[in-house]
Amino acid sequence: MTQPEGECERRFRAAVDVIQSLPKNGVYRPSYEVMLRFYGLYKQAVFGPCRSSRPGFWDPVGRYKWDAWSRLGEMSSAAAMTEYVEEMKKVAQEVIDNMPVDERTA
Ligand code: ST9
Repeated sequence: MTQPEGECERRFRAAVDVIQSLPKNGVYRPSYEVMLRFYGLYKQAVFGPCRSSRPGFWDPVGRYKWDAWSRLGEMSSAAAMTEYVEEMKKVAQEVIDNMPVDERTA
């Protein structure tokens, strides 16, 4: 579904704010894969395609981050924003689905 550009950016900013305001530790623990996915989409949406060179052997975290970003290639900023929001909805739904029933009704 296509949406007006302003609307896409507004939703993205809201999703970014939510993720930045989550506590570091909580009931939900995102996997490295999930974190890297969000990271890559965020960088692509805000800074565009990755143009820096790949970090060296001594910076394995930097390499994972670089890989997650650069694998998005020339994806447009608007597409990255939309995907970021969709990914957040998906993860939020998974969290709800896996929440113990007593927490859901408390
Ligand atoms: C819990 C409560 O258990 C219930 C859970 C509800 C679940 C709702 C579901 C929503 C989806 C959640 C998905 C989580 C995915 C985590 C993504 C992490 C990336 N997005 O300024 P720096 C870049 S809660 C992506 O040093 P901050 C930034 O450009 C328990 N990337 O760090 C920089 O890049 P570079 C679970 C972003 O400001 C790098 O990250 N809690 C975003 O100290 C570091 O930035 C969590 O999962 C962004 N929005 O932290 C906490 N913003 O290195 C999730 C910045 O290249 N949040 N970047 O310069 C966090 O981990 C942090 O707020 C942070 C920013 C990493 C996003």
